[in-house]
Amino acid sequence: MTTLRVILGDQLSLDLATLADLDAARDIALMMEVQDEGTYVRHHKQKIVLVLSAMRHFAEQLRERGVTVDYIRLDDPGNTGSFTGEVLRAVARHRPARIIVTEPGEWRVQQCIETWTSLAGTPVELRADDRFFASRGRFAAWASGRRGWRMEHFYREMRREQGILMDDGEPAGGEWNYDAANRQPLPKHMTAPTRRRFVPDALTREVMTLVARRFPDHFGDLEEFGWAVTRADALQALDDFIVQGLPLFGDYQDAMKADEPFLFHSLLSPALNLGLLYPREVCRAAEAAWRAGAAPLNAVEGFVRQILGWREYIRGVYWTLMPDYRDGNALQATRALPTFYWTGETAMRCLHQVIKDTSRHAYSHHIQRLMVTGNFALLAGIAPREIERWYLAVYADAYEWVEMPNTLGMAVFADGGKMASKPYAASGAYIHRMSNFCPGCAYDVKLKTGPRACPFNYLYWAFLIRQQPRLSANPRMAMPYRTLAGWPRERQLAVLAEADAFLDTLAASPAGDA
Ligand code: FAD
Ligand code: DLZ
Ligand code: SF4
Repeated sequence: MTTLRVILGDQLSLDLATLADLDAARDIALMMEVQDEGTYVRHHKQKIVLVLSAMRHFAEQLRERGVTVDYIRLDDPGNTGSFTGEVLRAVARHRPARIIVTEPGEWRVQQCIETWTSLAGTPVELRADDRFFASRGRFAAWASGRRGWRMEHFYREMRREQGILMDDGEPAGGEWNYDAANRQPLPKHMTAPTRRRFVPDALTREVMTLVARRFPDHFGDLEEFGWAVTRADALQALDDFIVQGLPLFGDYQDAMKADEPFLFHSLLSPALNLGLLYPREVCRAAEAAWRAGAAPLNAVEGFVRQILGWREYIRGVYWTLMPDYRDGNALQATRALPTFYWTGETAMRCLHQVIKDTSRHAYSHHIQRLMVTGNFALLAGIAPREIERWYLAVYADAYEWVEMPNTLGMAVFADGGKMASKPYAASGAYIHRMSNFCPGCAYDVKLKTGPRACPFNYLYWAFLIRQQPRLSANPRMAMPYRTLAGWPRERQLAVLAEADAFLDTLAASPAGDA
């Protein structure tokens, strides 16, 4: 009896639950390139190349292991363009007794999988995705009955449970968290190491041509594509990070520098999210570097916290709160996304730099996402769904399960504080402290008002004034609201007027641009 084993584009792992009990003599692995997945947002061209090239390489790897792969290419005649359409065609071809698939990353895909049994007349077995440390149920059990879902509490449980960076039941080095050492700006003359990038092979180049032809109007440049598309390359990228990036990862995790988008970050999220690397092996490699004396504990703990803590926690939030989560708009933000998010054409140098790098590499590091593009969206009151669709479109690592809570929960506080205890709102002073963007900007970060004043400054105060009824009772916002209390009403009105005048000059991108 044939089993049809469906492998989705971000399930490129030989240890995938779908493949666990595969009978190579009878079973068929189905992989599908479909137009719908390329267009549900207008993904960065590099992201589509990455997914399709990695899928094609993975199919080759499966075939070398004797697996029969039914691989549907985007240009194949008869391709229906959707997962469901292709599963139905595959069922007609192979007449399987059952279909097996691992939990998808995205809620909308799970909705579509749930229709397959009745549409295909074939039972579907949905298997847990055990590449993550915590199952969906494990997170839900942790979250149940808690009022606040603080990542730090979840992370400590994960550390204990997984025995990562633990010595005799205690956190390695005696502390759970070394973040206090981790927020330094980059010293003026420090340069970032050259990072391992991968020259596209013939297969990737073929996909680049396909994507340029099929998705010409999508955001982003293809020229500098350098992402790992195989597990072997991803393992090299991991080694490169452990040697070049990890030792200073902690110190300069929040730092930003013009024309240096990568700094000491790992650049591993695209490979992790596709399944080319396992989170376990990445955390273990970092821990081993510390135990061997090759990287300090503040760096290694900080890095492990991102993966064992944040990545797992974010996934848990997504699956526990969807589908209602996507509609959150706690701050009632309604402004359309400004066009410059797509073009990078703005006199604000920080935003210009981050958006141009996003176009070149389909990448920004966390603080660029949170405190530049995210902070601006928060202060400007951009509608959560618009900025959320933008993040989903522009990064090589973007999948809704990880992008949506980061955007709605962390960047624009649309969930009203389910994840963050306060909005990550900051004036230009933060960007000035953590980057070298401000010298050379058309605006002056030291000025609070007037035509040359940094827009982040008056937008920050205008945000606080506007959101006073919703935020002033938050004890973590007490300090700025105390300052504001000392401002005469006329000063508050002048700041509001200046912010509105600036926002009114921004051209909005047409609705549905993502
Ligand atoms: P590093 O800084 O080297 O971190 C190591 C790893 O930790 C990352 O590879 C990633 O797997 C994990 N990680 C770090 N921070 C987070 C986080 N906040 N949530 C989940 N995992 C984390 N990450 C995505 O993978 N996909 C997204 O679509 C995505 N969208 C984001 C949107 C916004 C608005 C924000 C603020 C953050 C988003 N992140 C997303 C989280 C984070 O910015 C990226 O994971 C990180 O920048 C990837 O680069 P890196 O691999 O060099 O990460
Ligand atoms: C992102 C993406 C793209 C662009 N194309 C495909 C595809 O053609 N086939 C496929 O299986 N997966 C693709 N993906 C990744 C899927 O969107 C991803 O597997 C789901 O979001 C998981 O829920
Ligand atoms: Fe950004 Fe303001 Fe600095 Fe210009 S002055 S780079 S707008 S923070």
